[in-house]
Amino acid sequence: QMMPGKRRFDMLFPVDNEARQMKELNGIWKFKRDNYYKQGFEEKWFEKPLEDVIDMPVPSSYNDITTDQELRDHVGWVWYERKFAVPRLWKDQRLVLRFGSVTHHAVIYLNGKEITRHKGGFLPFEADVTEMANEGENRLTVAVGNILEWDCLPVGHIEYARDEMHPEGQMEQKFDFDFFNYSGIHRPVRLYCTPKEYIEDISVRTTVDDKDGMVHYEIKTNAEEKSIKVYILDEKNQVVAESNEMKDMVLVKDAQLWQPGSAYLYKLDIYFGQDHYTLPFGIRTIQLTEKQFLINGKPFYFKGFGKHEDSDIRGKGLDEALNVRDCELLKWIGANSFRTSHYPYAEEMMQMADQKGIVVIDEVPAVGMNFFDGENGGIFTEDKVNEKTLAYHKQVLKELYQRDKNHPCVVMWSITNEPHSSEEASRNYFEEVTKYIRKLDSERPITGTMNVDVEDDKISQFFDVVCINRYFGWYVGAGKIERIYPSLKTDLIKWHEKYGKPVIVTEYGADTIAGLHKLPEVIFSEEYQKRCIEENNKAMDECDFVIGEHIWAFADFMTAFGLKRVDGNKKGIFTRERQPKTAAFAIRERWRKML
Ligand code: GCB
Repeated sequence: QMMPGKRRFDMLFPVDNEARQMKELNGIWKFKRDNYYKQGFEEKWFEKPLEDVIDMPVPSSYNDITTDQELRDHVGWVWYERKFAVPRLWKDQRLVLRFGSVTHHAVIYLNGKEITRHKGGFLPFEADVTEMANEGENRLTVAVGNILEWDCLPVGHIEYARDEMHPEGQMEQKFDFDFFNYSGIHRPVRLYCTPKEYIEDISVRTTVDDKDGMVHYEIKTNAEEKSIKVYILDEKNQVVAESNEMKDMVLVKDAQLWQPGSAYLYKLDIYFGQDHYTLPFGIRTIQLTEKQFLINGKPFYFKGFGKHEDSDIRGKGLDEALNVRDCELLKWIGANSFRTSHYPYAEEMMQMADQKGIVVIDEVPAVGMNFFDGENGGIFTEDKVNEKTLAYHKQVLKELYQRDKNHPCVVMWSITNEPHSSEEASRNYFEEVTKYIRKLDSERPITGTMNVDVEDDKISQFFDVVCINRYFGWYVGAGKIERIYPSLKTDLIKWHEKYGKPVIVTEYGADTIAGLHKLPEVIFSEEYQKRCIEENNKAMDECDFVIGEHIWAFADFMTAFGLKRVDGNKKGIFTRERQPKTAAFAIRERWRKML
């Protein structure tokens, strides 16, 4: 028997059908900034309706909504509150509250009592509220914290100042990643119901034998010895296979494969007692050779970008208009893939990628990590990766795997971005992390993106694909167009010689202020960005082991303030408003030819 409120790892996406109902609790919530570090907890703000509130939209980051600088730059906790009703029609059902993501820490209270808490800003969590929710009105309070330390991902460090200027103490959040630390309830909040005996989890993987697809599935339910009926439906909802087993391997004759750019989705349609769940999945295979990445036996070349969840006003809040626009732009420019740099993206985006045949490298927020055994300490003066970081890194991989394991769009896991992999201690750490993810998923390749010199790298041997982020023409030799091609080519060859694995350039590019034109080109001009990318591509085109190019970045995005950042990072091929810069047209021509 499940304890009420206990958190679980299986995370089926809520569906709305004749067996399950769902309500979105999005819209305007009440909101209050915690003006002292944890005053709200000390005074138990959750026990009665929040006072002195302002309006706050959900889903959205709170940082850019108001005109208050203190809220934009806030470090600590904030409080959200709203009411909701449980319909009488849902009587005798199991009730669940589900949060798509709360960044980075959440404590959830229902009618004044804590029901769950979660750490990690980019993955869903839920609470069974069957026993606690009132029929009729309920008060839902969410405390959201954005402090990053070395026991979470991304890692960060808090510096305190307590002086006459700051009698209550001042906290400064330090971190070593290049995106604004947006916070809030970033993804939808949903209340849903299922029958009391229900389908808990589904895992599907597929293999292909000649023309037939083999679908290996396993279903978990919370009740024993119940009969189950499983159908496999094609896109026309025709039954193409069926089974009466919880775990089985069924054959789909003459299967239509899920192909990049041409998705085909089957459905696993499951009936269990009163419950019913339909899960889309694709039939496809992935294999690697020393120089190739094969999807369904055919070499696949990654064309695309590192992205961000980022936009004006709503920050990292889910924006379906933006996501559809982004998919349109990916198609327009001839991209076939993206990396979820530097954290898992909304499930709604992953579902769209499944449907549109967009290939995804799925990344966890392990960015800006140092090991502090060498010269390369980065911005952190004391803190470094420790046992808690390792334990939490594994937990995030587990939560991500649980959420995304059934997505055909996910072809590779990226377990880190630019760790200090020149430091000796990174070796053991990543050997362990890699082993862990391979135990969870023995099928998908593993990678991490590297920015150290090839001679110094201590960890890419644990990966299946070597991914490097390279800024020739920008951080290395800014403005020196003629050095880009030889530098990158020499570098690429060394990485392949060292590891004998296919290589993706997961980042390259140049900051570019939209509207700045200059001939001959100078850095920051649109002409320079175009040339810089062309020169990088020249080197990649001459290396047959390069299996992909992801430009940094898809669109301009907000960062912390810095002298190298003009109201954010401007390496976008599109502006933050999702309009093309000059380079976009040249890239489009190149990628559309490379079909
Ligand atoms: C990188 C990081 C990315 C930054 C980018 C840059 O290597 O992976 O997060 O935004 O460089 O523009 O500096």
